[in-house]
Amino acid sequence: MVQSDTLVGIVGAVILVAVMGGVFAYEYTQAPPGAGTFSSLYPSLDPMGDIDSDGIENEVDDDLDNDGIANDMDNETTFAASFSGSLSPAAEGSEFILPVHVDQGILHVVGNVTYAAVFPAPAPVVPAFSASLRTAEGETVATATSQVTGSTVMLSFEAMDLAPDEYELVVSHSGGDIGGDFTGNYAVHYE
Ligand SMILES: [Ca+2]
Ligand SMILES: [Ca+2]
Ligand SMILES: [Ca+2]
Repeated sequence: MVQSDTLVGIVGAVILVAVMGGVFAYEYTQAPPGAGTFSSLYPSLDPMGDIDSDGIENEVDDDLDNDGIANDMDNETTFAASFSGSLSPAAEGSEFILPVHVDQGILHVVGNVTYAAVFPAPAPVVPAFSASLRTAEGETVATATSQVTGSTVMLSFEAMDLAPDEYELVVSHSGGDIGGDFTGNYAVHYE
């Protein structure tokens, strides 16, 4: 009888371990990394938002700002992008437009556009470009200021207190007859 009781005890213990193991495995596979803690880690962000516009909601995006640094190693939530474009000499009134997504929890947007003076010429001639950020409805929320360094012109802007929305970064030819190529970048910083 003693041997039989011991056997029952061992079998019972084995079953208990198997059940507990099953519960643990279930909870482990049912809980995505960071689930339930997103709002505590990022109280200002929208769990259902999509900062980097990659189609993966913030809450389940392992790299929500798409800078190549996983969330748990990333201490700055900033979506950054670069671009390039060209406006022809006859492009007065035409525009280069880049969509800019702004999610909940934004601190500010900064950006710049750089272009070089056109050579050869009796003297370097700079294209008459301007840059701005505007809403989809056409309201300008930031206008770039320009700084000339040698033959390079940099247009820089910053926009504070933006509502989460879809915006447009616009590079336009504001007059004159000189066109040219430009490069640029922008960054949307989040709390
Ligand atoms: Ca995303
Ligand atoms: Ca990241
Ligand atoms: Ca980052």
